[in-house]
Amino acid sequence: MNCIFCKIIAGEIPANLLVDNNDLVAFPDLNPQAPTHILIVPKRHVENAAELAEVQPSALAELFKAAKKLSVDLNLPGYRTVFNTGEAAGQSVFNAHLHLLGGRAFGWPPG
Ligand code: DGP
Repeated sequence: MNCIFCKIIAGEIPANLLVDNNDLVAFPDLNPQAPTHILIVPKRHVENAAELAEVQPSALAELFKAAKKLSVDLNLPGYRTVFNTGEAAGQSVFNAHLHLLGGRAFGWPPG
């Protein structure tokens, strides 16, 4: 499968794994949009968050639990979590992943 995140999970592409457990991995985004920008990726390959909710809802919860733990470990006073779903929303890697962003102020509405 030609999936860049599956290759990271398989160790075929290097990444600084901050978390690696049965359910997921987490590593810094290559193109950070905040001082802290971490991708949290389920080990089961699905296209997006909605599909993950269909096939393995518990894995979706694990992504948010990992985000919370990372935020505590990194002393983030607050953080933003984002799933981009579909090209029109900015999704560029079609393997579900939760963006964890922190370390700066965030505007609303988001850009
Ligand atoms: P999205 O646009 O929501 O699909 O987010 C994909 C993110 O993945 C984007 O912010 C850049 C990041 N990314 C793409 N390729 C790699 C890679 O090989 N390594 C890492 N660490 N991040 C990547």
